[in-house]
Amino acid sequence: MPVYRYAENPLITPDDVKPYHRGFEVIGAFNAGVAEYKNETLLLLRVAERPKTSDPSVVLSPVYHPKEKRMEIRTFSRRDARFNFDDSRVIRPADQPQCFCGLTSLSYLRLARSKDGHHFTIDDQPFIYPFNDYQIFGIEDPRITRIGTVYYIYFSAVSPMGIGVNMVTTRDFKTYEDHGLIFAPENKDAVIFPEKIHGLYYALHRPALKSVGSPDIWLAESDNLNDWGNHRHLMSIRKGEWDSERIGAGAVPIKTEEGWLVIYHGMSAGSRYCLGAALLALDDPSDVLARSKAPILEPERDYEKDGFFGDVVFSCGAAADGKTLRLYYGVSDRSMACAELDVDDILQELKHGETMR
Ligand code: MAN
Repeated sequence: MPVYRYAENPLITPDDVKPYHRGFEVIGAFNAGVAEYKNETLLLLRVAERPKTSDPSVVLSPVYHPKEKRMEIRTFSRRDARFNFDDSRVIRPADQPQCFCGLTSLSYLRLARSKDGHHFTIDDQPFIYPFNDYQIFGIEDPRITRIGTVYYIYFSAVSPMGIGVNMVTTRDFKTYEDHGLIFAPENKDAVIFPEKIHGLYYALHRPALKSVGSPDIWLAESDNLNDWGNHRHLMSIRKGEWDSERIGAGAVPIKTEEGWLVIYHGMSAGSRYCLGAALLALDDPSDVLARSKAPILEPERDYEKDGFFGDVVFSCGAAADGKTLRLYYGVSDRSMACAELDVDDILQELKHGETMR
């Protein structure tokens, strides 16, 4: 399937972003939510900053306390056998390889604006910065759904209490109103459909299960966008495939004549992240019509393979211009890139795929 990666890729790198915190460096500008607003494409970037240090024997973990408006920097010694530092993103307890007790950077959300979708100007200040105790390790991976004149922005809120999904609304990308956690921990990768279906709103989400079950995509419904219920299991990981270890929805579902087109990420062994597609019935999103057998985009270019956490393509948003999909995606937890794909090509590919729940 033809995939046209922009010649300017990566479009935004950490070097393009001025640190917001004194004494910190920007190590990531990636996994952006996407919105069209006043004839511009907005990317709501996840910006990750970490405290600078010249001491290679320590790992620093920034923690922001919103009530006191105070940044705390926790110091871990690499020689401390109670911890494992193999994953560049987090500090793990040595005896609990699935858990983490700190992050190596603090993420917040900052806007980048473009008239042509290729060249972006980045705001000097954050748009959304951690504002409550569910966010003291940072806020990550925003998605944006526009319904009428309201933009619903929801993102991972990370704290020692877990990772949940917080929602805010804005009409002007200057101020926002908080609606709190719409999915309790541990949950990530929520995307809200852009319109009601038979009188109800729908969302995809990804609970992280601990005792039994796998990191799969679920469907929820709501009549007010705040309270979500009637949770149903939608799509499973597929052993032996590119989406064998975990899956999560990426961009807001795109309405096509054939159904709701869902772009989702799948992780395979070795933490390799690819993007694939699924098709849900227009009048009943619990009906999975098709799912791509092969990824539609996988890490191939240097900027997709090498970075802060390599071999990752991860989308939080796309813009559809007629049949052309501008798929914005984070690369290697470092930068932003974009690829154009033809919606009909993806639908064609899905017809050759298989349906598997
Ligand atoms: C998780 C999230 C993403 C990140 C990937 C790869 O799914 O934290 O933000 O891009 O891991 O690190």
